[in-house]
Amino acid sequence: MSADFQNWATSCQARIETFLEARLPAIDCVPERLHKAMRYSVLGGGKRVRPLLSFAAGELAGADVVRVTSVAAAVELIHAYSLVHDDLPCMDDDILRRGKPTCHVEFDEATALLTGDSLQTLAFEILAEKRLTDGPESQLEMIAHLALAAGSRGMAGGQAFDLDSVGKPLSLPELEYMHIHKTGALIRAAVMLGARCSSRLNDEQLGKLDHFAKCVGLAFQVVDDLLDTEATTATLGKTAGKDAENNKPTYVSILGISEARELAQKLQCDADQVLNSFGEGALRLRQVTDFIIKRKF
Ligand code: GRG
Repeated sequence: MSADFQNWATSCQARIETFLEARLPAIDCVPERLHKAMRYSVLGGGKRVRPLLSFAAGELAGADVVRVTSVAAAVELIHAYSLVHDDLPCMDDDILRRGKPTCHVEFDEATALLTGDSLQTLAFEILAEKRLTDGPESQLEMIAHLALAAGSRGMAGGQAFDLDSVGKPLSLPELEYMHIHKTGALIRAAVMLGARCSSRLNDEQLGKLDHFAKCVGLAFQVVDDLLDTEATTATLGKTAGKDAENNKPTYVSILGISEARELAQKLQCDADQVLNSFGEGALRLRQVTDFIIKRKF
């Protein structure tokens, strides 16, 4: 990773942290326990990959960074909500997340449920409260895009498919379908909302960006499956080896390690190629993709 990218990523991560810190209700604001759990689940952890994608797409589109910060925060809040709910006993039943006890372990199940709910609604509050696009209609489209990406035809639907597939043999296209929804939809939203903070890109360019984001979303998941097999709990900050333990179909269980690694590389090449027509403007998007592929946690 180049020093230039490292500096850029650190400044984006600091920007998003400051925004979320200010925007999440304070712990002395009633109901204190819920607000404490919300802050616990969002602040001081996570790679902030989705915000990095929003900032990189925003840069490509020449968008105002203040607008992009709001959309990046909204996407990250949806992501944080999904992790809190995913860790609940009724779903993945995990005790460790970002190197800390999961929300329901640190607080309790009811608080974790409400934390996820409240993070989700805060995301939409942020998207709706200020002008984030050049026209009101494109902002409505933005809000609808995130709702679709997070809901039953996106992330929540992918999670339902995932829960239903435990112990079942899935084909590669079925696995792809699941991840395009469960992980990919939010990653696509991160890219597209960042770009749509400006109206500079035309429909053809937005289509290319969406294709890029689809490749990155799948690549993210392939790498996640590899890390679950190859990395340790200490490095990941979450329980390693859960997929095999839970008999979950993954890219590694279907393709094996070396073919899964090849697939991640192929998806990175595809993603890079889609960006060709954007030239140097797409540098940050290429760098974030590389960070996603090479990450160790
Ligand atoms: C509960 C509605 C609902 C959906 C949950 C995305 C998801 C669906 C669950 C997350 C479980 C999981 C581990 C999925 C694999 C991919 C993924 C989202 C990993 C975690 O994302 P990172 O690596 O996490 O970006 P950090 O902690 O860095 O933010």
